[in-house]
Amino acid sequence: MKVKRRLDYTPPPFTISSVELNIKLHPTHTRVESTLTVSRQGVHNEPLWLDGEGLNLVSVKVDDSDITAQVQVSETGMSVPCTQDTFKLHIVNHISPSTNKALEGLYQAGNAYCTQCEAEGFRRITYFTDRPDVLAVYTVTLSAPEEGYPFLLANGNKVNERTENGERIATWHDPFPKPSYLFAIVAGDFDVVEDNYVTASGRDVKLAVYVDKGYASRATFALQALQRAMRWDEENYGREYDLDVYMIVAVDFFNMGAMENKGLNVFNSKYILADNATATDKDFFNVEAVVAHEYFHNWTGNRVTCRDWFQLSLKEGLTVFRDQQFSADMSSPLSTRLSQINIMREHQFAEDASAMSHPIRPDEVIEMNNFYTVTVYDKGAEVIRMLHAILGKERFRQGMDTYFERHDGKAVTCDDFVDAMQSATTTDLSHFRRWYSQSGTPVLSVGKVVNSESGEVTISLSQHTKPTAGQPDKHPLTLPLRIACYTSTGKVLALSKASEGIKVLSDDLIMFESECAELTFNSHDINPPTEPVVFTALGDFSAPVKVEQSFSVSERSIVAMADPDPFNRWDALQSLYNEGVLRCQAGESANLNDLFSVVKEVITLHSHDAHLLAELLSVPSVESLIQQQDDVDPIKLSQARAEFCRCLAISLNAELTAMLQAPSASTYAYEQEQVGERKLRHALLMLLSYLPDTNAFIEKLYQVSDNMTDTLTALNAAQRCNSQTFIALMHDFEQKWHGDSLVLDKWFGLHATQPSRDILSTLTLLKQHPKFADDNPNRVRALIGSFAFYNTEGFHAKDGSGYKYVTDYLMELDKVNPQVAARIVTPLIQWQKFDQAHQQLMKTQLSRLLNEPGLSKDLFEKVSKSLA
Ligand code: 0A1
Ligand code: ZN
Repeated sequence: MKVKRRLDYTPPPFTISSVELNIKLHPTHTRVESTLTVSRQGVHNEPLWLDGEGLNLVSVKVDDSDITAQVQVSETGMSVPCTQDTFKLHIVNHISPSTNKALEGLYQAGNAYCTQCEAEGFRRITYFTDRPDVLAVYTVTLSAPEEGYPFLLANGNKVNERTENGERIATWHDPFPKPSYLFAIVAGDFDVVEDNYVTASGRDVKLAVYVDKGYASRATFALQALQRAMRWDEENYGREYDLDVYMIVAVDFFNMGAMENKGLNVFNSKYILADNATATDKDFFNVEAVVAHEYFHNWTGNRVTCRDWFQLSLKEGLTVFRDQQFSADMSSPLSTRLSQINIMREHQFAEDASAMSHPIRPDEVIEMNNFYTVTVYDKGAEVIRMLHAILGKERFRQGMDTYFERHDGKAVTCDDFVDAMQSATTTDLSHFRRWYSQSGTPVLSVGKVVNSESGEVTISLSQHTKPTAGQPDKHPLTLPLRIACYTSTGKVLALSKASEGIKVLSDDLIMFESECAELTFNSHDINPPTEPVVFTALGDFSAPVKVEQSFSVSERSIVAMADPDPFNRWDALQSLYNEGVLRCQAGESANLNDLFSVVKEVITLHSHDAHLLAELLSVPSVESLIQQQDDVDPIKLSQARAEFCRCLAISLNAELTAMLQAPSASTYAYEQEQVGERKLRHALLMLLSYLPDTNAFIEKLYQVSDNMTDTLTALNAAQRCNSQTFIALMHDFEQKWHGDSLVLDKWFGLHATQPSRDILSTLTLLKQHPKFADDNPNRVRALIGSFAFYNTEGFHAKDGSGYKYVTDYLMELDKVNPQVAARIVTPLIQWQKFDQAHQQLMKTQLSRLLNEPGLSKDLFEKVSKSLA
């Protein structure tokens, strides 16, 4: 299959400055009429190439003369002979939205029509130069039967709307030139929640959220989140909204989270619909974050867009960073940061350790949809965060202002972004740029603290990145390190010297750029032999690396109690838990008391802060523990983790039980104090549920809960109760919520992650559930995705049955929706971390997939790379 390479980029031989579309909607015969204004770029006599897939061509005219017989049409597009330098091209084609189950291009979501064009979906609507550096002004006329389609929406501002002979007809004009991937239309009947927003400069913007009929009350939170995001972007980045209307449409069939189409965002309903009865605290958090993410794209993505798809992180890494900043401002900054760090450790490190490892700016792509990854998005955001740390808040903002000034209305590259940042600082960023081209997770090794007679302590640093697919030789990267050196009583030592390879940016921030280097701190004022000194290097997880540092339990205890940085304090306990799991794995579960006494001390110190306590009491997930080891037997690891949790619960039973409270009397609200209380209850029950006498509390919590967060905490904990209790509560839950697909997805997910012996029969039964549907990505992800990603013992079953089950399913799903199939195959291609026996079983299934006739490009790329 064809590989595209970043370095092969050439500017487009033709540009298209305006597009007029006339779309007559019909389930199987939608007629698309397109008039393009095309100009040749430079001097050449190549024909015009237009991308097009799955289209039925009717006719082509150049400036009114019919050339249908002269064009050459293939499976991927058409070649148009042309001699003029500027001309109008008129194309008519047909498409069939009702049979489009891949959900790219124009498709039907329930009764509504909607589009998804990123990355390369526009070519499934009409012939076009479907690449992000061709920016055009669009005017779109839609028509559909008045009955059933009272709302006809497109990008920009509505310029005309009427009804003729039972047909509704609407025309929209978007004055901002945009790439085809930001094109969108929607047609259907909805409930609308509306409000307005007055921008900082006093312009009035109409805001509208369109949802399925009957769901209006679930859309108000999203609308308010949008208003908060608009204000935040003005206050923090000086960015105002630019059209007169901002529309969001929520649909039930969507491959991803949401899409930032200009002025007309389309959302997976999971990230819009939220009310007090059906949404968890996490759902509210996610709705706000995704609404903000798509809104922030209006500047980072839409006004300034990507030159080519290899530059995807230009808009995604930056926009994720901006939405993370926003979420931290709207909720608990520490919890927000820790959940991002967990995504890195559980999923991005896993990607980096697999054959799909790629730099945040990839070099080679077969199917672009495979590169909407945790690397491009989340590691991309960490790279922006490092720039933010290096430049500091003010200079970073200056760099952003320069970026917008230089590139508004243009399609640019990651290099252009770093150039703008460079213009705002005297710190040399040339070495930093390597983060864009080198893949893999660097390991930072921190040596022992060495005390010298002369009143100094010295620490050695080194970095190393293992070879990854296609990159055998690795180079040192620029690691901004937030450092601290202090004694057990919290006395801070001043940095006195840094060797070559280190640039000191401030008292606590250095840039480490070489393979190894040394730091020296002044210890005159302290007495090291009696006052132990510790050193930490990664405050706030200041670089996306793994740290190797041999700490004793008592040193970790000092970090957990006295480090100036909350991430470090939390992480010290995480590594103690990690050590505890390792001891259990080695059969030493009787030898954990030294660890537990540290945990006790730390939680006593923080007993007043529910958010923090909840984080401190969260034992690392199996997924993140896997990334700490090699040659992993996943079943043994999962059992060792469970054993460790059980021992921890026994040892801290009194403390944990004392903190465990039933929900307070106040009615549910998504506000931070209550969120902290529920989060703590969740963390406590995740441990206490390992003890049989917690069953009664769990059942009681399920009965009294007035909100989805506590209800799910109870159900989650009940996964470890006796199976009768779990079955009874799940049955009750289904009775209550069978009419609500989004809530039912949580139920599918709970079943799929249940550690039960006959999980595969359960999955088979659930696939026949009246609410399950292979063509609905949310249902598929809830059931099969949850199983493959999070049911360690079922998926990794010793006999390979879990792998085979998922593979059989993916073979079928690939024919319906290759994009979703390629996402769910992820855990299977990440075999590198496991022991030989598991690796073999995983590869056997991957080979079966690879031999499957007609495999999609999506699956082919991931599976073939993983077997290469
Ligand atoms: N740009 C969107 C994500 C997105 C990407 C691809 C899609 O379909 C293939 C859909 C959405 C975002 O970052 O939110
Ligand atoms: Zn995005």
